[in-house]
Amino acid sequence: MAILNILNYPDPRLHTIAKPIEVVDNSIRKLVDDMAETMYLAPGIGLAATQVDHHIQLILVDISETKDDLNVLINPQIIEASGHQEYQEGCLSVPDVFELVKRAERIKVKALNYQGKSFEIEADGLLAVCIQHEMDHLLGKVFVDYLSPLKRHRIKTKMKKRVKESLISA
Ligand code: K1U
Ligand code: ZN
Repeated sequence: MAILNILNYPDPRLHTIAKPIEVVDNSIRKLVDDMAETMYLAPGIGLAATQVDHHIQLILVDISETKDDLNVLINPQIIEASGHQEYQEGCLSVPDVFELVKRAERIKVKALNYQGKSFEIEADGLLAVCIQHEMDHLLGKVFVDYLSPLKRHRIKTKMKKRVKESLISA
């Protein structure tokens, strides 16, 4: 397995629209394994292929404390959504930024699993938030896109400053 590089906002590649996966083969399963290792190490509770510069419809989510409940969703589609909730979201591509985002409270999602088999998952609460957040990545959308232009501008400035400082100290 391997640790993959996570793209940092405002990298323009984070705004790429992901393509559907045609065949779930060993190269996809290798990417899933590498993404899982990367997500758990970060640590994160979700990761989209977009964030590791693979522009295909693949997301991982594991909200368990024991890190042993990995959900692999390939070509995910929301088929039902209801209610509203607000959650203070974070993102591995926007380190140290947490902001409130409004999303559906309950969703039903159809996807392919690690073996390429179709399944449905019903989610609410944090699992629903995390799946919607990761599916946004596949549409080239980062959670800061829900914020005001002023907040987004401040976050962009903060991220660019972090990069400059890390280059100076390297
Ligand atoms: O970058 C990502 O897409 C992953 C992101 C998922 C997420 C978190 C919170 C709300 C919506 C989506 C993260 O995992 S950020 C890190 C984080 O929130 C966390 C990490 C370890 C334990 C608990 C939370
Ligand atoms: Zn994210």
